[in-house]
Amino acid sequence: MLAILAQAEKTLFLPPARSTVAGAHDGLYNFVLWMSVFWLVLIAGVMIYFVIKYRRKSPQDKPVGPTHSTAIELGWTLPPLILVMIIFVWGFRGFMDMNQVPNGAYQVLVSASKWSWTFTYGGGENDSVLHVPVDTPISLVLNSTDVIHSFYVPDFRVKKDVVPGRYNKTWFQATEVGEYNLFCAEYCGQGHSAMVTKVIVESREDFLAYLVERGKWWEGESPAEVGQTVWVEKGCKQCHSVDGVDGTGPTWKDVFGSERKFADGSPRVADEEYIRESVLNPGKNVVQGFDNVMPTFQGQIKDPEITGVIEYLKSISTHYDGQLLEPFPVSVPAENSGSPGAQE
Ligand code: HEC
Ligand SMILES: [Cu+2]
Repeated sequence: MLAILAQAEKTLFLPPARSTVAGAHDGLYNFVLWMSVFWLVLIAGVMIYFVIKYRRKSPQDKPVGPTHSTAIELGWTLPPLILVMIIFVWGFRGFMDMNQVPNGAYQVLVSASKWSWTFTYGGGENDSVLHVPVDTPISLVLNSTDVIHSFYVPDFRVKKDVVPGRYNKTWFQATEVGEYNLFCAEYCGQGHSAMVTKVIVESREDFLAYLVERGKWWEGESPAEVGQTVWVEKGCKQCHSVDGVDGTGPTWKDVFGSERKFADGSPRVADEEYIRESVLNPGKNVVQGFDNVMPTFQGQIKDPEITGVIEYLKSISTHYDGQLLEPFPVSVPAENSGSPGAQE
């Protein structure tokens, strides 16, 4: 019967199992669940039966029967002890399997910050969605840039806290190609419920192709488009709107080229270098009226991405009337192509 439970695809509360440890996890889970149901029904049933059968029928009724029975006492002590020991050994083995990263696992760095995830691979590629090859042990090294988050993929039965100032580790091996939900499972502030992303499990070939393409994902897009993608994918959107309404952070509309005022009262015009500093070292100049809550993106954003953000900010600012970085047009429009001597 236990073998059947261990094979269960689905539990009452969790989605189908899609990692190597999920089957054992569910087996134990089902064992504890059904064991509890069994004892609950049995004990409550016997109690109700006794309450009715041995109720006091007249004031003269006195308790009868033995006041002590060693056999019964052993009976309610030993079987539970054995059950608890089974649960302990089973649980401990599962715990060890879930926590001991197998040798040779492929490592991915996971960085959590309010309110997005960044996954970094060996070649420096990074993404807000986790891609992994199927049937391959993946080791995760997790850290947080701000508060406690928690990495949770229900289909894999993997959950690990992500704590600022320390590295936690976990691992999994996905058993089926597909797309799975990845949640933050630790309340981490206003945007917590939006801190959701995907795990894409794909074939080895697809994963390698993904890495090659991801290394320079911004190629072929204009920098302003790159900036818009960064705004969504790196979670800037959770705090910065582009429609003029302030959120946790100032809106990005009309920032570029405007004069910013800081908490200490000093002013500065928002130029390229200011934007770069704001992304890499947000605590340096805190905009007046806002809290110093922006996480640093140092090490998580590449120069072409910062350039993208700068160009995107220019594209949505009325204080900027210059040109945007655009691909050089292959054919220059005729009316602009005149040389000084060509005027008639
Ligand atoms: C958790 C919320 C949060 C996230 C996420 C966030 N920011 Fe911020 N950001 C702020 C706050 C608050 C401020 C104002 C205080 C300060 O200057 O540090 C700010 C300020 C800025 C400024 C200066 C704006 C101004 O009005 O002068 C820039 C530029 C900026 N952020 C860029 C980014 C980029 C790019 C990202 C994503 C890669 C991002 N931020 C993600 C909260 C956030
Ligand atoms: Cu979180």
